[in-house]
Amino acid sequence: MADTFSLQRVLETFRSSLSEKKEVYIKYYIAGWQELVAFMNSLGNVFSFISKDVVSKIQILENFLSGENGSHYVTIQSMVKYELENELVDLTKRGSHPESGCRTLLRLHRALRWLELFLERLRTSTEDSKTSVMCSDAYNESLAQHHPWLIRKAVGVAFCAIPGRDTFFDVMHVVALLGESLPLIAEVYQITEDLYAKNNLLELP
Ligand code: 1PW
Repeated sequence: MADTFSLQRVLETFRSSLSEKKEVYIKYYIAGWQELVAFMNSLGNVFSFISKDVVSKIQILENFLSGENGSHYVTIQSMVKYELENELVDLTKRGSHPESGCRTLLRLHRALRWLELFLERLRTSTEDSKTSVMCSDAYNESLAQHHPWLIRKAVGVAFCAIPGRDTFFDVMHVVALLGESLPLIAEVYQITEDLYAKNNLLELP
């Protein structure tokens, strides 16, 4: 089970991802996801297929960031502008740019909403609430709508194996951190959501 510091680091990296102008630095956004992956891995093997997909998405974005056009990938805002202006995004069906930065980040963005909803449920839960139920309720309300049946099934199985609420609270001391993390994660999420909505990118294939 992950320790308190990893949730602390998630909080810190997402905090670093916001610039003064409220742009989102991709470097820290993916660093935040790396922390979440470490956390998922500590929950056991059943989460490895979930974390594998996240890891490969992080890798795609890292490659853009360290590649020759890396300067365009500093923030989500600059990435969206650059990829759209240079027609590097498959807008309606998969074609010559199946792994654009925009569509890759959109997958992580949708997953971030799931995390936000789950943490919010955890924060407001009572002693007899079940983490597996909170997890799947949050999932059904968000990410599930974008997943085919087979993935939904597999994700459901993983959720059954999630540690109980007591473990979350006792081992991670999340209560205090949750109040701080949530508005921050929600803000990063909302900025990305508005940007994608403005550019009609929310349904990228
Ligand atoms: C306990 C804290 C963990 C928070 C992380 C939550 C991450 C949930 C990601 C679910 C991934 C399920 C398996 C992968 C499915 C992909 O098909 C899907 N990827 C995502 C991130 O939704 C869509 O990507 P694709 O197939 O369009 O490249």
